[in-house]
Amino acid sequence: MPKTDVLPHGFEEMKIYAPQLMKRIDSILMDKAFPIILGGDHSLSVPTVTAVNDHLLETVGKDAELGLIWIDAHPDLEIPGKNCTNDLHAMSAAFLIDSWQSELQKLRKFNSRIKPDNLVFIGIRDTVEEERQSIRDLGITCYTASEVDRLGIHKICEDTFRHMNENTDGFVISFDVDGVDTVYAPGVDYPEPGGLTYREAMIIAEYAHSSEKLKLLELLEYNPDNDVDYKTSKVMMNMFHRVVCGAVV
Ligand SMILES: [Mn+2]
Repeated sequence: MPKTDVLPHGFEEMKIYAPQLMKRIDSILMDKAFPIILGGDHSLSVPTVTAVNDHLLETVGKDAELGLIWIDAHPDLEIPGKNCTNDLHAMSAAFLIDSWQSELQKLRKFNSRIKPDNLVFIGIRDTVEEERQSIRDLGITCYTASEVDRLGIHKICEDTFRHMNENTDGFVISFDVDGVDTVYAPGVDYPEPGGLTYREAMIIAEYAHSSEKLKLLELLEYNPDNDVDYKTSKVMMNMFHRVVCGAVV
């Protein structure tokens, strides 16, 4: 990715809340507990995932590998200064896999990034050309909504969670609720039809429940102003419940 000094919208705000959030996540992980983040725009992932990464580097060692399962209609791989919105929440995944952004380094204990091999996208159905190029160039595993139809969510989860459990020292699930179809989850800012079904979201949660290496779950991009009959909040609550408690029987 090209180097740039253009800071995205939302970066200064993120710098204000990030240190406290990262400290809190670290202390929860130190207690061997499980942090769950409810939000809020996807910029949150920059400090949350960085905090888990720092925690692994500190406790496992400098070669620790962090995995990231990113469930979303959008890959959030936009690049500041390029043909894009220049909003941090549209480029948070890009921040986490690349180390070009010197401003981000100032927030980190360690100069590290997530390897593209350890990032998996699920549910993607709206991209810009620069994002498609990054996915191709970096060889990121990307299960689009169409791939979910073709392969089935069980096969995708088996492969994804096996990769995370076998090849990483811990992983994060970053779940943008717009990954789910707007029929089930209308309470978002960037609705995109053709998403995951309610059942597919719950199946992902069941696999997550069985993964000992899952370090943090975040359920993001909820906008209650756009919700209808609490549908979206129920999807999020049920995801939360299923990740913590597992399958129904
Ligand atoms: Mn999204």
